[in-house]
Amino acid sequence: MDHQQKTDLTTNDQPKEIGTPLNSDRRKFLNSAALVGLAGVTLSAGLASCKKSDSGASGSAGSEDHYGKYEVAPGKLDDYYMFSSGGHSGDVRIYGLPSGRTLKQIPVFNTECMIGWGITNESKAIIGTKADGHVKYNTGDTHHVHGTYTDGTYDSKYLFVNDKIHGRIARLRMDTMECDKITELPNIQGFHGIFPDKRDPVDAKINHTTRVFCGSEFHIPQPNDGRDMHDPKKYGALFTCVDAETMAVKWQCKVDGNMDLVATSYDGKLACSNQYNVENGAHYEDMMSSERDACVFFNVARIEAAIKAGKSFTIGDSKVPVVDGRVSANKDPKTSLTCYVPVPKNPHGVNISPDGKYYACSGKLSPTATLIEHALVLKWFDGELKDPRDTVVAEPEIGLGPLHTGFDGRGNAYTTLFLDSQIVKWNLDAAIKSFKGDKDAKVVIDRIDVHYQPGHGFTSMGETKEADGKFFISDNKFSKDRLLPVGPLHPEVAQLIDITGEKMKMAGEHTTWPEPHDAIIVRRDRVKTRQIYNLDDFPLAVKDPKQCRVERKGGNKVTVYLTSQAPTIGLREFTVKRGDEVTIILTNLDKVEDLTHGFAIPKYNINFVVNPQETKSVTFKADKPGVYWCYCTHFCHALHLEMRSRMLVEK
Ligand code: RUQ
Ligand code: CUA
Ligand code: CA
Repeated sequence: MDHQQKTDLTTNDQPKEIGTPLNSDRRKFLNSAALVGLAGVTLSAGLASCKKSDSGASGSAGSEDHYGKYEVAPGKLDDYYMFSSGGHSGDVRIYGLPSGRTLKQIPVFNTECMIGWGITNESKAIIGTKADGHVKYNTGDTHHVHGTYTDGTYDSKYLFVNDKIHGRIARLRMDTMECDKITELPNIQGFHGIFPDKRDPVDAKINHTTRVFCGSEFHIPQPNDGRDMHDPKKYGALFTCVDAETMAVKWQCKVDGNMDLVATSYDGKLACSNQYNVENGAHYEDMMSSERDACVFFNVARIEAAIKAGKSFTIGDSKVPVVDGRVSANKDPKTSLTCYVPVPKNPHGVNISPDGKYYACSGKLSPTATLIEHALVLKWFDGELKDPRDTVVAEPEIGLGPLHTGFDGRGNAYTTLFLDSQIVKWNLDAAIKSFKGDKDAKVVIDRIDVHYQPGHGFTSMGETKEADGKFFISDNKFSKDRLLPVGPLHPEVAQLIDITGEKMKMAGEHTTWPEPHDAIIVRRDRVKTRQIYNLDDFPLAVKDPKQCRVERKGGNKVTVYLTSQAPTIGLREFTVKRGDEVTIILTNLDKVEDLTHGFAIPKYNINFVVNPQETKSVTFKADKPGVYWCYCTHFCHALHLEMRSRMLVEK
């Protein structure tokens, strides 16, 4: 089966193809193709020097016998939620695991016409509007989703997600799984990594998330108002701290280099970010010119003390206090706000182990992972270590193109290898021993092929102290010939790997709409949702069908109060005048779980849903006279089709 045949229609019609393992030639093709791509950017010699034979483990591809073991029978519930970013779709998705069932798509930075996100007044107010009432942005690029913590594990309160395009952070309430706040970060571009803190660095009583840290990849003029455009040396990058409750920006810290992914310590003291551009370069050859980049650590308590002491400045119109975290301003470790730990050039993801001891920084262009010990970074900040590099306790060669690492809570790490199209399992203690010179330490335990080119990978509960070592998900960047062809744009593939044993086993696979980045896998008992809203949570609620009416508030401003109660809309018809600015307020009075109603107005571009006991509103100009049947779009009742009302727009 070569891949040319796969595009042949007859091949698609052969059911015996189902489950056929991919031959290794196919993988080699992908591997070398990806390498050719990188060779064009003067790859470091380190890449070629990585020998897979050093693992002593053979690839464990082809464990198809494991497929089906984790099938979830009809009507049975999954054990885990997976909250995943949607990438440049701008949304967040919820999947059930191990089944891979899609449970929900939550619009965040995008516009979505089923829910009415970007259409209703309430959602527009969250997204932000321009003077003309249109949403400020209707594009977004979500990468990283992380939940709030209490005592080192998820507390089911909020999820946070970034928008890389416009530099915004959004919060989702976990009880309703909807976005409730969006904040735009000042003076940054390329907001990528995001991570909530896990406890307060100073106040021991605060053992839950109160801050969210945001990295920024791109350097821009400070402020970015047309100055310094042709002088990249004057560009800067800021690390941002946002208040988890108010969603206001608390402070920013100027750094040398840039920031990619973000991790936070379990003791609340440090946040860190891998840096692939310590060169502060504006072109990629500049960004790759240094042999070493860094993982920068932020001393949260010191930064906040410096701000309290007035050692901050502001940039442009922003009122946010900024501190200087650059090396030149932080010569003495004992007072330094930041610590730059050198790592091999152009690293990617950084993840902390569930015991809180180590940060694993993946090599990307280097075939290594760098293990940095948390306690040693604190020692450096205390002035007890000379060289930031002395915080590195291991740097094993693990394979080509390492990107992201998950942990099983049993001392093993699982890293995605983009170029090798593999997941590698390696042992932290063995890596540390090997780094100290122990030649017998067996660092790499196993490898498994994935299809193809994994980006993110993460383990069940792996970003909490409750890491349970059951599953690893590989979010693959290319699906190639893996699925029925659907045209040039391919879906992506997520693969479920059983990590309970010594060897990893491929246990399942599901498609995802482009393009998931990071995700978290949360045990289902850690998630508490509500099925019905509280009527009183909505100041505009129309609490009784008898309150349905049309109200003219002087001039041409008209408000229409409506209720939905299967199978009727509170008014059979309502009349407005051409030229009116009409606001429709709609409350779903049904109290029955799963009884959602929709509301669409033909030719007026209005469509949204109201869930049980929820109220939403829309505002539009009645600029077209005539009869418009407002109808329920969401199947709710045997008389769903009859559930409508007439909007009469008089000339
Ligand atoms: S970063 S591969 Cu956000 Cu890896 Cu996506
Ligand atoms: Cu109400 Cu369909
Ligand atoms: Ca670099």
